[in-house]
Amino acid sequence: MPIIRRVTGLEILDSRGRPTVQASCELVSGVVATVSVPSGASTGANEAHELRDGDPKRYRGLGCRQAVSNINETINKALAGFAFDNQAELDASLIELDGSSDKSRLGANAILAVSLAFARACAIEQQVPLYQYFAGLQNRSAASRLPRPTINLFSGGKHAGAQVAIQDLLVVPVAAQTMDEALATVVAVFQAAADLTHERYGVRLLTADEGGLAPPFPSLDAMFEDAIEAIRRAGFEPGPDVALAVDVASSHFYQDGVYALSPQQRLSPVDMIEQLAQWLDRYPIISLEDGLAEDDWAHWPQLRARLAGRALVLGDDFLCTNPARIRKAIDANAANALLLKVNQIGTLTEASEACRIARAAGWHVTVSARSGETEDSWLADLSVGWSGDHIKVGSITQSERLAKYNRLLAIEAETRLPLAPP
Ligand code: 2PG
Ligand code: MG
Repeated sequence: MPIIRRVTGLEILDSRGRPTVQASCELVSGVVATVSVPSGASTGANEAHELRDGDPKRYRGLGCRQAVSNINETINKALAGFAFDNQAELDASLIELDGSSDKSRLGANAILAVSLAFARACAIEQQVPLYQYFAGLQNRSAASRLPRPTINLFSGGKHAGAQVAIQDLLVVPVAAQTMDEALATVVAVFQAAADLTHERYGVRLLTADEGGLAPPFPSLDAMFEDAIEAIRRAGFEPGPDVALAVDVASSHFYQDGVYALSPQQRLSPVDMIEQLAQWLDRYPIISLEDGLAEDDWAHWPQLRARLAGRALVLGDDFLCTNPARIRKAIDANAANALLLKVNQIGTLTEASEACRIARAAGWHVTVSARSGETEDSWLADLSVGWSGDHIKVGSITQSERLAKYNRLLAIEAETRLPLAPP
């Protein structure tokens, strides 16, 4: 049974140059493990609370010194010297110690960092790969497949200064048989898209928060058409070889019953659903994330009824990896896929529960990184251990993204596991 000797925190910088939290967990056995946690920009209103210092003179208020001090003081005092049978016990202690409904007292960033550092320490102590430890949290004896990557090609919305409303247009290498082939396919499409945007918009390789290309598209249709053309130029057939996924992230352009897709296009929820269905008619889209806003509960069931069977109706801000919201959405028939982001809920055990509930309802699970990431690769192991259908990590540029893809390549080489079906 692992006994914690000490936990410590450190404020580090994420891929946007904003502070985030790193934690180390030292066990009495001498094992030490360190992890860092990511941070979103297009955050859902119902996410667990990320604790920030709020001092405008330091990192524009985004400092994490308080969260780090909560690890070094309160959390360390409560955990040091204690044995924890398993992850669920450790996470329950953290939740109880925090005592708030949204982890705002100690900070979800502090709590998750400790939850994950304990997980990595346990994996080292048990001498199992991290993906194997994660599989154990879901009562799986072994990992059985690798998630299929869905990779950011074009960015807009909050990740690219909102030059277009849609946040991510992703490519999905549906014909690829291996992770290696999937990544080679996407790199070819990305390079073709980079050439195309240079020719068409005169912009050199300037990328958005997650490494996607972000030229000044004249319209959303131009964004889709350019993606299709890039797939063709790279020598693939749009649809059977490489399909599309979209994160509409529509909470961020929705207000008072209106979806402001562009200054000319201000749509009612019903018209928005029609617009999404038209995109599905025109383009080979297999997954549609946050097609409606996070609190538009009245229309999500209609969205699902209209699109299910054609594309995944995937909830990100809508579900916030929150077991209660997922149960409510299952009862309302409001979606059929979960975007799983561990830091939206704040502990591994709760995120694992979210994943279990979604699967039990027959939903698809896409494991996702955040737009503010670090060079830590634990998410790759989690996506394998929890048998994610898809993984969404951002583009194939920038090392905070590549750390995850490279870890997936290493897991593939080690296990020879197959890729999940599209
Ligand atoms: C999303 C994520 C990742 P953020 O909306 O799905 O693309 O963005 O981390 O900014 O919430
Ligand atoms: Mg999203």
